[in-house]
Amino acid sequence: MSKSFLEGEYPCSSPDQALFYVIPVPYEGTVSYGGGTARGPERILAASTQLEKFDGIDCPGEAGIHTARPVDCSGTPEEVLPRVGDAVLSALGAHDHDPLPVVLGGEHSITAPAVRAVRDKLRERTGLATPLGVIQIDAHADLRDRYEGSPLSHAAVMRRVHQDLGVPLIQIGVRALSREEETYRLAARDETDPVLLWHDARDIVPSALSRIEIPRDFPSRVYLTLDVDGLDPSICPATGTPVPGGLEWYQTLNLLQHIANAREIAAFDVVELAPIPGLHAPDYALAELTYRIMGMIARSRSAPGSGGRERPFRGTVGP
Ligand SMILES: [Mn+2]
Repeated sequence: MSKSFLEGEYPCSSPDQALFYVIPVPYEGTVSYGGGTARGPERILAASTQLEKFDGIDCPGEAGIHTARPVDCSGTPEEVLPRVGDAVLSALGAHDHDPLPVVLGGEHSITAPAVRAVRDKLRERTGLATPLGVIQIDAHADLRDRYEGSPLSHAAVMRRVHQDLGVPLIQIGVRALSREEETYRLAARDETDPVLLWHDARDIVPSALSRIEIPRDFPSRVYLTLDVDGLDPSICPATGTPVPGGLEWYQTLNLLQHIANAREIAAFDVVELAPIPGLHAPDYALAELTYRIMGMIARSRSAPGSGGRERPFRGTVGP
């Protein structure tokens, strides 16, 4: 079994030399419909060995990829989720060149502790109260206060991020929403802090939009969370709660490039892959998407004019 991302092309870098710090989180605690997310990280890592190291532009792996040991996901959600935050903090804390966390899930609940860890680290380094926004690609809003009784459900994770952590949020590709979530969104729209914005699938998919408006005052650094059910099930049927009408492949790539151009991606996750035995196309699609995002980030860091973006946490402040 492959233990590190793109093993074979690139030996696992030491964390001191890697731009990307991959954290596998084989967590499956509260999934509500189809199961299997515990095997998501290993399948993405296995599929990554089939990637071309040249992504069509250059070789993002040359920036260095370190793959950490998987987070221990045994125990209750209350026990597991803090370990995710600790793993992200250890990625950010122990290395003076600030590796960029890439969290591979696992169910979506793991995003909240990961966002908290990145936010706290950025607060410490920038002194800003709100140093980070979240951009979420997802079929579901995940804004329920609790689901099946649990506030730690994957269906409540963005409520934790927006309401509990107070982090500004942009949702992209949502097409399955409860009345409660609609009400929460509309109430949040009337508040300015923290901002909550959305570009639902019905608005962007039929018109093939690959750019969204990010308000000028949205934080300059973002945590990108990619719930794979945001993609159309033709690309990724391997997820617990697939919903038709999702983002297309090239639309997704263009959208991600647009985000990478507009903001500094400080960390990202790819969550909710629930592998289907015998069907490896989705595993490969997500390994490729992960590598494409790495490429966009690596290039934005080295682009002329990116200035302080060379290093994720020491850039200039402002949009
Ligand atoms: Mn989700």
